[in-house]
Amino acid sequence: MTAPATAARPATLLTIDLPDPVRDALGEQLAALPRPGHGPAGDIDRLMTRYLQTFARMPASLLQQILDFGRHADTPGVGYLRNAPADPSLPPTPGDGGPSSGKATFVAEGVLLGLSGLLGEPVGFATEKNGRLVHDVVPVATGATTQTNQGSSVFLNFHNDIVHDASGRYDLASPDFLVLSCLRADHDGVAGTYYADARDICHVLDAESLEILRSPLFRMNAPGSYVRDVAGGTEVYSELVPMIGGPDSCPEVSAAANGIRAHGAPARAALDRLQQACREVAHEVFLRPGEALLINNRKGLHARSSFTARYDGRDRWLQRTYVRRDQWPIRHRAVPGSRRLH
Ligand SMILES: O=C(O)CCC(=O)C(=O)O
Ligand SMILES: [Fe+2]
Repeated sequence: MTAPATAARPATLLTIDLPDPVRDALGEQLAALPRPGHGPAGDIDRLMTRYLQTFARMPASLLQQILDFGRHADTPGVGYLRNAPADPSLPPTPGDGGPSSGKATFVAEGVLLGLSGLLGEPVGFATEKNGRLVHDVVPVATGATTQTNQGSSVFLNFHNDIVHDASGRYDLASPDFLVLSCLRADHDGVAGTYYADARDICHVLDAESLEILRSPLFRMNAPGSYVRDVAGGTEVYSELVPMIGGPDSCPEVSAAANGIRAHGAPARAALDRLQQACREVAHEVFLRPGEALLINNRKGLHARSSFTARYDGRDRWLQRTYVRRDQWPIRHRAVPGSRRLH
């Protein structure tokens, strides 16, 4: 028998639709839980334990799909979860990058943190959203054209969320996963989130570009929040790093949103080719309330389309966590007195 010319490649998008009874049971239990981080009952480690109890009651087949997504190298890089419970009412979309105020129930926070807890541990970074565990991803007028989560009127290029580190490697401390959960869609419903899996990217790249992208010819600029809030607007570049690493069967990819310096013309061309390859292979999702994206921040790159923000309290509103499976490798940067802040 002749072997097939191309081996079957793994699916890189996982879709999970919660059945209505599962949604309703989750919603009922989460509605009884307090605001994370507020008062003794909101103690985050206790609350993460309560979320785990709540989510563990889901049907085993559903639960295992999410656990496998988090724990295995060969599973998809992005998970699209639909029909999650939502809060019965919402205050205005927060301005200025959050946090929100006036939220009466914390179902959305429970969905976000409960899913995060199935993948690892939500962590905060002092330089991102003031170290909060629950990030509000909302359009901000002063950041409308920036390559950050505050942007709206420009395409946010394919990137992963990296973290400035004194070691000069910005992939070291970066989250393993992001969870994005939608509370409110944009006015026109056109804001798309994209995910390009490195396995699919490598499949469409030409051999020469791939070899260049696997070579340490690139410097990543630190995230916009770090450059803006810590470095006084000065760009802070990483050491020379490759953009793609690891075995062909499960490559890791990293790309700064806030600018990459490529060393030499061939590397600059390969960088363009990488963005083009991402556009060719990306999964596209238009997040709606009650929907969440589980994003593996090492297996692939994500992006966001442009959309129109009105700054009227009804703009697009996502909540986001940064999740680490293991905090041990980044313990050197833990903020004293905190177990989850780096
Ligand atoms: O707004 C989105 O859909 C994604 C934004 C993003 O890249 C992020 O929050 O890390
Ligand atoms: Fe991002």
